[in-house]
Amino acid sequence: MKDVYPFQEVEEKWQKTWAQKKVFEAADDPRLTKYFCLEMYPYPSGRIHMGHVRNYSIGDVISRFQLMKGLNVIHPIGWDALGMPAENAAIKHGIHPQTWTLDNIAHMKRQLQSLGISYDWSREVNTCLPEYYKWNQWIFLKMFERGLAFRKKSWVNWCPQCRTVLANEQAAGGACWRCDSGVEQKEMDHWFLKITAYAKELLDGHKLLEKWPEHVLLMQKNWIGESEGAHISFPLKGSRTIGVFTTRIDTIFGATFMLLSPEHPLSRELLADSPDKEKRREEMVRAVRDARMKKDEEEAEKEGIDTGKKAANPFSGEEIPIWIANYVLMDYGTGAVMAVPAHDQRDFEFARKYGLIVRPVIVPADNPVFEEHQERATEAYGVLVNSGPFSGLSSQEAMEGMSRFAQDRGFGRKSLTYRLRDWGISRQRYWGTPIPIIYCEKCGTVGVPYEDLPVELPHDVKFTGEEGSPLDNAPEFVNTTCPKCGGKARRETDTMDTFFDSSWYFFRYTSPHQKDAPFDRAVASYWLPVDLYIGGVEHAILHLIYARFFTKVLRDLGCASIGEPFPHYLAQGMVTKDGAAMSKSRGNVVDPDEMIQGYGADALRLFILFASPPEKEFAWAEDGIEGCFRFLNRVWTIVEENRDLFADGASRSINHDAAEGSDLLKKTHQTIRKVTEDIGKRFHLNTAISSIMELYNLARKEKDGLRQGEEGRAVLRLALESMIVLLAPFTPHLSEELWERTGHRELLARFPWPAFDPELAREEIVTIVVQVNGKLRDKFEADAGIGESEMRERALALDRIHSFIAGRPVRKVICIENKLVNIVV
Ligand code: ANZ
Ligand code: ZN
Repeated sequence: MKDVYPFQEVEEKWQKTWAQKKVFEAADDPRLTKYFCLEMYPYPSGRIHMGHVRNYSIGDVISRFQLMKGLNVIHPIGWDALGMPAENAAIKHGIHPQTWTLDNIAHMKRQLQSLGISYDWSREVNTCLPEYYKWNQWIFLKMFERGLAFRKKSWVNWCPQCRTVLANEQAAGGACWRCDSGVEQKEMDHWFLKITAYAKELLDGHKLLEKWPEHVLLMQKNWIGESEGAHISFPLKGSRTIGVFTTRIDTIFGATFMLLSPEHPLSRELLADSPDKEKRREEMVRAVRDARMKKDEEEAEKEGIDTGKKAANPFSGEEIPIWIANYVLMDYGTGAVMAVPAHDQRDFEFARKYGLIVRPVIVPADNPVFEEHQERATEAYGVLVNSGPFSGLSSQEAMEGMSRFAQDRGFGRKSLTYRLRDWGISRQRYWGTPIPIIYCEKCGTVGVPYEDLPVELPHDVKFTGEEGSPLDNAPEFVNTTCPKCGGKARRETDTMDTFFDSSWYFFRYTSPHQKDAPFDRAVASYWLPVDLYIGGVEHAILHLIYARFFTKVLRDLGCASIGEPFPHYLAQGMVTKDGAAMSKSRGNVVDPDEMIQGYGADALRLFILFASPPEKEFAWAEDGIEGCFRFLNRVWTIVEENRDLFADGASRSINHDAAEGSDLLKKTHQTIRKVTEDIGKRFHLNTAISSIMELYNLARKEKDGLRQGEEGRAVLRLALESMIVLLAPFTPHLSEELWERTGHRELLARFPWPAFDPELAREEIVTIVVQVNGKLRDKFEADAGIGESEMRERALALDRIHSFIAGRPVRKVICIENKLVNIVV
């Protein structure tokens, strides 16, 4: 292509200028209206990939737009710099994790800068530096003081050869990833954070998250897993009881046996007098743990052991046998259940296998007959039978009445149970934040005094991958004195899960150099909550729940004034190529650096934003970036060819009456309106770009004619100037350069976003017809150019269309712009 615009030169020039003039440094000025745009910070793996480019380009458009709209924008970035890959590199290649990480950061920082993202680099946060992880330790100690961080035994994968704990993915198939020996289960002390104390609030907080994608909220909801039911105590002989959690107290008269998890402490106790059965129980425990580690989706064959002991049904007094069953989980509810085989399918299968009684107590309300020989459990609600004084009540009435009955007599109560587990943060690794705890023989578990923070990672340790964590083998780290009694003591050698770091890093951005606290409360209160959080949906559960949890804890500690950090979350779609996710292992990776060298950062950004809306999948195509590159060259050329319009100062103001009939003037205002709304309200960055392209096309078509007269020249000039400004959030370097070349002296990055004249921007009205299954059923009027989602919404809201759909599920909606919506049911 001839006349290629000098993108390399242009991009370098403006990156330098923005940095020199500190254009993107945010001021902590409470008088200004703030906007916090946050993208998930990267793990410094070595190189930026297309997923990053997409994430950061989306954030950059929003940030630059809000800045031009006059808001005080904070747009920070940092590094999620602790974690396993650095340690693996040390084991494999003998590079120190710190060297490896800092080198990677330096490289990736240059890459991000070459993309021209408008970061405030003065707020850069790096979690592997003691100045950051000191505050992890501080927060941990505050949690420890309040019982929110605690130690408890739990089961881990253990390689006896390497003498180290393995993550589940390192123990896939039950073999160690390094030495292939068989992985064992070992019970070890671990540190946990009491996230379950916030289960209810995490769930209730969803009400405030209207601007989150529905499916992400649903994933979190399922992860928290609230169940409404009752806790009931079944007495044993003596004064012991077994507590169960049930969601179906209405079926309690049908409880014909009880089940304990093999891991339940009572299980071992009840088998104390039968060694054979105790051996079987231990085998069952192993099998259950193996299945859990291998994440066996398939449910194992039901197995049971009869303890020979009995419990009494507190409602009927009936004595029922107690069994141990492999499908009862120890870490849900109480680890014990009342089995109702007539109405619970798993209990039904168990009862059939072991010849236990099946007694129906619920019958359908509309056909209250009693099925003597059931083929399977009937799980539906209905009317109670065989249930003493409660017979005849509906399930709903019985659940209320029976819970009250149990509560009045002191053997039960209504309750909520959660699937959410406390968060285990102990990692037996080097490259993480040392847990600031000291074990003293006399004083026990002691927190490191605040004035002794940070507990720094020792630099010189051996990375063999064997013999446990490197910290275990660093005596100068391990051996210490007790802060309470001065006696000999040992340091905790576990380090923290790196999700700890990312649970509060956005607070640190608000006062990244704070010396006496994790962050300044007042400054954080000004900037937070984050106005827009953008990142991959793979973090929908862990990171986003942990960050919400930490925000609530920090609030309760008095450090923060908010309870929800991210009222608006934009889940960006995946980057794919040839129909599969772009990934190293698939070998379909496109290197952003190569694209920047070949086409420039602006073309890369434009393509990535143009090809699909932010939430949707983005399929890479080489000809796509070429097309965007050609477009930018055309923009360059048309501005260069018409620079005289700016030089001769073709009247800055346009005589609207004289220009009334001008298509291009109308189109200019319509485009300003569309781009403003697409970016600011809908995040439809792709349609914003296509409307700028339309504006360009019309300008090119009409330019020769318009150049003939005074008024026309002013219109053309306005159109070109608007095009440059509207492109600025997407292709900031090109826009900034053209802005300068057309005689402007202010920086475009901080130039006020253009306004539109609503009169001129009004779209023409079109009639859109609506079909159901291809047949014309209704129509409506709308502004020309409304997007697909609006067309769809309005069509589906029509009463006539409702009656034609008649409750059938909508399979597909086809939209043709300005013309037609076809609903397929
Ligand atoms: C009696 C009953 C009768 C039950 C019936 C269900 C149907 P969700 O909804 O998931 O909370 N359960 C309780 N703890 C368990 C554990 N640790 N391992 C395995 N199962 C357990 O499920 C709650 C129901 O799952 C409880 O209600 C209990 O069985 C079982 F017709 O109690 B149900
Ligand atoms: Zn001591």
